[in-house]
Amino acid sequence: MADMTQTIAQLKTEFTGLIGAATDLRGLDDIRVAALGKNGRITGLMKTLGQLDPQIRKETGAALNVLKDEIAALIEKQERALKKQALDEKLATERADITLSVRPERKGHIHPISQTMEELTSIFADMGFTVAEGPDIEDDFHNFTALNFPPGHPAREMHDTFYLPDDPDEKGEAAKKLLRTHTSTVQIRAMRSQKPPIRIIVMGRTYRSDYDMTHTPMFHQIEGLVIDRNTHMGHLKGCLMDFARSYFEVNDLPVRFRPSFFPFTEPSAEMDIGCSREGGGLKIGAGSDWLEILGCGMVHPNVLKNCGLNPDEYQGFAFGMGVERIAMLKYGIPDLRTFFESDVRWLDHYGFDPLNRPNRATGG
Ligand code: 2NM
Repeated sequence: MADMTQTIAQLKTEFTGLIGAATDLRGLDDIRVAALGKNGRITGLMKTLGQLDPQIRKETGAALNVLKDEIAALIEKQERALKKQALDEKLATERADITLSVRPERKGHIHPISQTMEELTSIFADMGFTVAEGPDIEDDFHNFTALNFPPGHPAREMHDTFYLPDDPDEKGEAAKKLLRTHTSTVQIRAMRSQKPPIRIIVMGRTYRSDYDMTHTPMFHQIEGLVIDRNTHMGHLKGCLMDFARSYFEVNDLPVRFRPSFFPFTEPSAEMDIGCSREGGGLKIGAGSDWLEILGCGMVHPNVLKNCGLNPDEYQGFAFGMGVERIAMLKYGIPDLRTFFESDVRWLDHYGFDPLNRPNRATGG
């Protein structure tokens, strides 16, 4: 027994020294195997217990178990210390260079239509407009009749669109389904469902059965509507002049209004902005030429009546323009049809960096 006690004390001293001197995890594991492994020294002593007297066996067994637990605990402690040391060394030596530029990867771009619509939203939001939305599939009432294009009116011919089969669940004008030819349909919905004052813009897809240099069967419009008790042509002119100067980023941009005709407004006008076409190019805000950018007018009394508004109580102005057209003018895109060809090279060229796009603080 005295021998055994001494052996146990020696093993403890020996392994404690070895464990404390271990400098890496692999060496530490070798020590664990040598002490506690299947053929380890402590395991070996455990195996000899059977040959001892019962009384001595009990005491020795207990002492060996204590040794085993002590050695296992020391190994675990050293393992934690070595792992922490390895991590500290890594943290001290490894550096992530956050100033390194990103690896060249294919990067997506914001489509000029999306970019332009966000610029428009931002400008009109500052003037107190909210954004309204409505369906692309409309009916004859919202697209034509409510807007003062009575059935058979010649102005309908300029809005030839795509017709869907009659809706069997509806009757009359509501059954005649078509793709909207303008976003004014949403303004009708707003006037019929909201109480003035109304100040909305509507943007979205519109459809006409046209295809040539300057027309595609689907295009985007933005329209605005203001309805209040004392709204007049002066508000229309001020609002649209401010819009044009902000959008084109020319503070003294000249604007002029020319009489025009729309079924849904009276009087109606076209707004032009000053430009120069010298040398074949186009420069907005300079020179003595004019460029048409939008249509507008005071909402026709018939339209107000069709929406349940009393024209003697309420009046307002409306305007509309093509999003592609004003995007082309601002960003120098020469051909309308390329907007919808889905050519990624075109988007790489005319699209906007999603992380660094023009905005009203940086210009754009
Ligand atoms: C334009 C030009 C002039 C217009 C009119 C209306 C409504 F619903 F209030 F009658 N919405 N949009 C309008 C007026 C649109 O686009 C060239």
